[in-house]
Amino acid sequence: MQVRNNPMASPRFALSFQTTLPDDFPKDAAFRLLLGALRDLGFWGVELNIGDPRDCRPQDIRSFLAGFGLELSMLATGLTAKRFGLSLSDPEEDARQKSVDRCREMIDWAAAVRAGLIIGFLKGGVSPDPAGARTRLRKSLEQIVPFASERSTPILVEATNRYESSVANTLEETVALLEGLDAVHACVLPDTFHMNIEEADMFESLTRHRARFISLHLSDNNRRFPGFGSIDFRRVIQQLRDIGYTGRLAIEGNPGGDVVKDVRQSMLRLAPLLAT
Ligand code: LER
Ligand code: MN
Repeated sequence: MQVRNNPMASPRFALSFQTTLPDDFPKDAAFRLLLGALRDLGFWGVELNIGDPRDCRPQDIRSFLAGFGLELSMLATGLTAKRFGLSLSDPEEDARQKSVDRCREMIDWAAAVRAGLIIGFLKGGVSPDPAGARTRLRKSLEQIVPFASERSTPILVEATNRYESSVANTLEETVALLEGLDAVHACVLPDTFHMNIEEADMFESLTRHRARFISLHLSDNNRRFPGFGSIDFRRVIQQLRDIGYTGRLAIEGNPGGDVVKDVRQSMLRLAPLLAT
């Protein structure tokens, strides 16, 4: 992890920001402004949603980000899943298998730049048959995880709330879903926004499943960036310290209008908590 001469830089946690790659990213002024602001705020990297990763070469994205001193931490699959109607728990076998194939392509993409792959929305949405959806998602993961293991690429299955998906809503359920699969490459991804809805006690869950996550999404209860809602991020960060977590963190959320302004404001709160 790079540590910059910046009072907001965290020497302890590698902090990323989740965003979307614009189609014409090299020329997109707003995107360049955002990346410059992230660099100045001491961020380590970004997680990128890319509409269709086949449209760009991973090495080109990595080089572009390097121009801003940023790493590509994770390829997020949510936008691609929405654009192409992908679901790893699709009841139609052909559609489920197509989703597995597209997921494998994205693993290859991520592997080329040693990024991880986030599976959140790609798990599949709300289903009238949660047990069936879970069985189908498990079948898909059995096809995906060995492929990822061979490429030393971590798969991060995100525990998302019940209004987004009928499977893997809590960390406990997500860990159970991954049971018996390569635990080094099949991780769970906690997200404080989803945990605030689903976990009885998010601090206890983080402690119990400490060994199963390598990254964590920081997002407030109203889906704004940390500090804009009511989640106690001081306690979240302290809990991570207490359990000896030194992995990655990523800010995720919906900006109120001006993303750069909001991320700056969020970092005014977060940076002192992240500094040692
Ligand atoms: C993505 O990181 C996320 O948190 C989900 O809400 C999207 O499926
Ligand atoms: Mn998330």
